[in-house]
Amino acid sequence: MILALVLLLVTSTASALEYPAGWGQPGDVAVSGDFDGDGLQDPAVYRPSTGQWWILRSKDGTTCVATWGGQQGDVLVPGHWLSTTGALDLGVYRPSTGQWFVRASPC
Ligand SMILES: [Ca+2]
Repeated sequence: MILALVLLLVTSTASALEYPAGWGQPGDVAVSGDFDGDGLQDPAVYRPSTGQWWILRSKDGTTCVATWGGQQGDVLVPGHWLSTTGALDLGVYRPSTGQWFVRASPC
């Protein structure tokens, strides 16, 4: 799967979004969600080869990178595990051991 997202452009009326090519690389897994807690989805990818989450924050267009997970077979389960701010936390389920791992949103 090739995911191509790079830059979030919001019109002055916030009525349209555009995601030009360039965000993510082959092998990345899309994990979109509101990781910065501003109420808008953030384009995000998980890179299994490094265990890195690459999140493009909708609130300011900057990139947030966190290393979390990374074992083959891990299932991504971002959610409101720890934070009460509205930002999604990172989560990984490891089927081989039945373990859940969560981390507060790094963004
Ligand atoms: Ca957001």
